[in-house]
Amino acid sequence: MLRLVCISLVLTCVFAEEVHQATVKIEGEVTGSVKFTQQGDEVLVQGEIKGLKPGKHGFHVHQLGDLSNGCASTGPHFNPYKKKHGAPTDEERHVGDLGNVIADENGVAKVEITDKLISLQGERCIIGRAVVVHAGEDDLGRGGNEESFKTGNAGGRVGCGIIGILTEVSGGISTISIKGLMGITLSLLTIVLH
Ligand SMILES: [Cu+2]
Ligand SMILES: [Zn+2]
Repeated sequence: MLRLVCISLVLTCVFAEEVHQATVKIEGEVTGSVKFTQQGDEVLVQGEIKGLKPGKHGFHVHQLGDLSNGCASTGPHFNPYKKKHGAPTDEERHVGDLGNVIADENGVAKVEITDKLISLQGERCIIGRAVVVHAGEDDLGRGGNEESFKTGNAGGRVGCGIIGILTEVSGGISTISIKGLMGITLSLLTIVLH
């Protein structure tokens, strides 16, 4: 039985390594949905956010997937390497620093970002954490004050959501499904053999 538990755990890890897509539904004063797609070392971030004031809005992955107190309980920017806040293109940045999204005159922001630091796997994995959209512009660490190196002075949190695994991968059967099936088959075999 213990062996079965161990094998299942190993398989769960293998399963988790194969996540190719994740999704988040953003709720609050603003609403939207964003999809994350792992492409090699990069993650493609695509989606749309509505109900914003026209202009730039800070867009980050925050540390915690905790919405028990709304967006306020999602903690600070996801920062596993204890760096300072910065622009997505900076060497010195939080893993969660995705910069700004820009809302048009109708308050709609189309999100189209490719990022090398966030990941759907490993120690930079953003699954289970939160996306937060801010009331104001992220100064990307160039604000000239202490807060700029922490939050980018992006202001209040107007929308947020928890990033979850999206199993559906476009273009046919995903690797997740194949690995999942293999996992189930192996688990069944182990049960039969004991
Ligand atoms: Cu933020
Ligand atoms: Zn940051």
